[in-house]
Amino acid sequence: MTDLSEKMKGFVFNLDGVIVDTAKYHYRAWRRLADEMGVDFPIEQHEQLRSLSRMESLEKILEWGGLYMTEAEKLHWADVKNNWYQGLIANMSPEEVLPGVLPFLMEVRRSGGRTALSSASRNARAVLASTQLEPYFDVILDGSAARKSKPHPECFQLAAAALDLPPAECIVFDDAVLGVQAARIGGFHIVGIGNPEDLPAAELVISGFENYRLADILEAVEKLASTEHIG
Ligand code: GL1
Repeated sequence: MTDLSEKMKGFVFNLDGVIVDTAKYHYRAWRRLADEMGVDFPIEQHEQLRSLSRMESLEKILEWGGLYMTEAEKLHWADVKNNWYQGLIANMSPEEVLPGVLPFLMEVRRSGGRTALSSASRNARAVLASTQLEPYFDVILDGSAARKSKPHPECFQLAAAALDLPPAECIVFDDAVLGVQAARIGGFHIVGIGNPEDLPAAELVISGFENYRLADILEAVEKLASTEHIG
């Protein structure tokens, strides 16, 4: 069993693109909406929506298309997108959990670490339920928890408070630029999921959990933390 260091006790995970590949379903649903509105929305541009709430994402697409909508119309279309998205995730199963995630979560908990799920998605609990991941998190915060969007660190601060740990004793795992920024601003340790060139502000970037044991991550993060001040 890995001994958790004195310093790192909390593990805060983003959901879409970190735990499950739901980011692709969000993109599909937003793309369908953009197509209906005649707005060009190539997949590269989806990076800019990652971490944003449903309404903020819609407003970005409208901005890109130079379109105006009343608040009532926005609520309607946000709902339409959500129905499409829910249709796409309706049949999710535990097989869709990304490789290595479950063993990693199990190892963290076996080692005495506390786990939190912090997502801007209001569908986070439904995704966790259909993939049977709920029991692996001590704390679950969905898009209704934080009032301020990333890069404000509120969502991670709420997670740390619920875990009863200071940010400096928590590692955040996030795949989006705004999420990495939020973790840095909040004084958390941050492991990026994706390509190092896309997430230069992360302390460590891994492509996924598949080839990593808890000890590898702790060692790398602690080594970096001892050579720099975060925050
Ligand atoms: C919202 C947005 C998504 C994505 C998630 C955060 O999800 O609609 O595009 O940015 O937040 O990962 P939801 O609509 O499920 O609340």
